Amino acid sequence: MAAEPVSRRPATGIVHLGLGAFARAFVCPFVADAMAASGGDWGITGVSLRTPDTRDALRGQGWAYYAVALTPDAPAPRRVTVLNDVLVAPEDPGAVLDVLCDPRVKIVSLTVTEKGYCHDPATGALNPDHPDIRHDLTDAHPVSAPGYLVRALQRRRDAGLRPSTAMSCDNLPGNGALLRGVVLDLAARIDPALADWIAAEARFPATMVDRITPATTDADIARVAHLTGQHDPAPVMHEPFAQWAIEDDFVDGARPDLAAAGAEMVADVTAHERMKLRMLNGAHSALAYTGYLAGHETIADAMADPVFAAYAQRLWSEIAPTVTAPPGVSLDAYADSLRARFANPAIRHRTWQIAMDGSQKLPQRLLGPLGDRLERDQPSPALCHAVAAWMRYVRGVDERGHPIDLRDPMADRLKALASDDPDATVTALLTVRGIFPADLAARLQTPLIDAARRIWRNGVRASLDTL
Ligand code: CS2
Repeated sequence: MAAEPVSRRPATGIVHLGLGAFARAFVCPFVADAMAASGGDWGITGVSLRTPDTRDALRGQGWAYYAVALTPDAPAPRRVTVLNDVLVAPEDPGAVLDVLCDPRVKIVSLTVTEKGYCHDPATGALNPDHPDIRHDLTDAHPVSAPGYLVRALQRRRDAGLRPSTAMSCDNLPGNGALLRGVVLDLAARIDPALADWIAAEARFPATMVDRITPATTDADIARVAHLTGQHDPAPVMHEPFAQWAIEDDFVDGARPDLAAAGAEMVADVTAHERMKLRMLNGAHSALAYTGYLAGHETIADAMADPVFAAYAQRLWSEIAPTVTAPPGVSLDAYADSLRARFANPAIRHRTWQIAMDGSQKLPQRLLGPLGDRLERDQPSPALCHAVAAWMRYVRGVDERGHPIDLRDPMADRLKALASDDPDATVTALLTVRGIFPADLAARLQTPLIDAARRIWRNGVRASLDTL
């Protein structure tokens, strides 16, 4: 794609940590639309916390790229020009801290995935033994997202600047409070007075983000070249749907006019967030483990299989009673819309991609609703099959005996606990306290062993067929 000068673009008002496909398919277009509607200096400097790939791909084209909405018949490419720069944190942490401390930067937004918060998934609290946190406690050049936030806030305080707003856009329960908690905990270990200042002055709005964005493939790059006549080595592919609910709580009220771009600015996002995490992400994870084991490459492939389409329905009927619909939303209609979105054949969202990092995702997606139902003595075979399928998945071998490329920060430990004995596997995995609190583990033992025996004996698909 041809380069163009970035000098005429609005100045950077947002630094985004974790510039993956989702951020470029969601946060960036929303902010671009907000500026198109209402102006403001809300250009974005993106920060990759790990690899240089995105920076290297976008540099030659002035940080512009295509975002393509995938409808079944007419893909719609859009050129996004909101990025002013992309930094690669491990190459130069000082440069990242410098931009975070620029007085014109008002917001630090994050899509660093669940594991980027360095927290304990079962409790949401900072994990002080996390290697990145141990590093960031003593080294002023951080490696973790919480480390960057704390060190930048420290420098802003010392320079007499206002703090920036830290806005989590990851699929975590109470993502604002969770981020605030890990930042305050880390700050208190470095300088208690800093933690007090952050607690009093900084803001951590919660958000619910939603747009299905599969990883870009080589075939997508070729397709975008065909559609646009331009070679873009790093386009992003996404569904047409997007929903962003944001708790309207920013430092000094400084933010782009995101409502003008279609975001819902609300006083409390809890209802939106719980509905989305449990109904969308919960069903996604359930279909990812079961579907992968049954040989379905994508969510759309699974939804085209009547056994899995019926399973999704069962899941939603178990999950819906554990969530409260946001005002004006019908949970039945929401489930109907999820069915259509999951079935969209233009979206090739791999079950393997969604299956990643299950240890970080299970608590809020599947164990939350399961725990609520167990408390009310409501049987939950569909949810139990999802968790048992995850236990089968982490064995690292699929039902045809092929190895699974298991990606999870706990992969080695989980693999070592799983075996060809369903009872022993369930018992061993339920001892992982970072995922299963003791009381929940005790209540899950019997129903999970039941589901696991069926899956180990009959295979996933046959087990779901007779649920
Ligand atoms: C998915 C999400 O990969 C996953 O875990 O469940 O990325 C999902 O596609 C998005 O949250 C949809 O908004």
